[in-house]
Amino acid sequence: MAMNITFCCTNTKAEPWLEGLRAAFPQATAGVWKPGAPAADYAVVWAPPQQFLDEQPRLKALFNIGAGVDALLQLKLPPATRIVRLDDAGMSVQMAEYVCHAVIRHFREFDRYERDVAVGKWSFRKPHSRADFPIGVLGLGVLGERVARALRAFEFPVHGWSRSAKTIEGVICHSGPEQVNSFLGQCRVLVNLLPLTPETRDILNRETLSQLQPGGYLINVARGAHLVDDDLIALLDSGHLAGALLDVFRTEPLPAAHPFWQHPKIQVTPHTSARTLRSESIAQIAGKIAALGRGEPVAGIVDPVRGY
Ligand code: NDP
Ligand code: OXD
Repeated sequence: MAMNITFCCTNTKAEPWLEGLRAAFPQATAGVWKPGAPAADYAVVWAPPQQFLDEQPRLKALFNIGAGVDALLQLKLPPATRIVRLDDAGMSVQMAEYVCHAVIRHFREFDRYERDVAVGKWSFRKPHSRADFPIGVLGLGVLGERVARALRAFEFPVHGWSRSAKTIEGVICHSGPEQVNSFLGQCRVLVNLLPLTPETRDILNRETLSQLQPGGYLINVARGAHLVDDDLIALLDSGHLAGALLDVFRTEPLPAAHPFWQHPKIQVTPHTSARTLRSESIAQIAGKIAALGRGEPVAGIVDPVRGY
């Protein structure tokens, strides 16, 4: 019987994805899921409803068209189904661009130059020393490692923190809960690239962010629920933190009345630091479906117990 691929992605135009999947598997049936649809072999999903999972108990694999699986793991999943995340697929270079741009903008004070230039002022600022701008990357996975390496290319001192111990050339690696405080204390800029799990929820709070060096700067590109919003505002208002760039929020879109919009030390972007790229993602998913069909292992399998 022909392979059946079902597509169930909220807020995503289905047809270009289906065209790509049909081109990769001309013998397969690929269609948008509807309640009551026949059981499929593989699913391509983003934020599916529980009904979808309840009605698709025989999936061989569920492909999430993002790197983060926190929302998916809130649902009751078919126990035998492998969950496969996007494994880079063009995201890590975007994340490296976004974070390096943010760090350099802050380090070189381009925001202040923009304000001066807007009023016709020709001014110079004394260059900062890179040694005074150690950067910490929380999470050294697919995206965090790429970001840490990219920051090293600009010769910043870079620290990283992960669950298991790592070795990354030029990056001072820390691991486990016992090393988190010494890691934070050695950083001035903090970049969050952790997955959202019960262990990491609310990890960016008054206690942790207070440990950053004075004049600290936060870049949150992972999930809004990592950050305790009021604690960030308190530390910015007290002057301990100099600023923050936030791409992700507890509620998205960020509600119009949220204080982050207007805070003078906060810049927001609309969850855009690393977008899912359709053709790269289809190629990756198609390659993995083919590999699974041959009985071969694939990268990016999620461990539901670990939560990422
Ligand atoms: P990975 O799963 O590849 O990496 C996660 C990293 O976090 C690993 O290094 C892991 O450690 C570490 N980690 C997990 N739990 C803990 C913990 N309790 N303590 C210490 N370290 C921990 O994820 P990605 O790099 O691909 O993505 C990270 C997150 O970025 C995603 O989960 C998603 O939420 C977010 N994201 C945001 C996007 C955006 O546009 N804003 C786009 C894409 C992703 P170890 O290596 O030891 O396992
Ligand atoms: C993702 C995201 O997890 O877009 O891929 O946030």
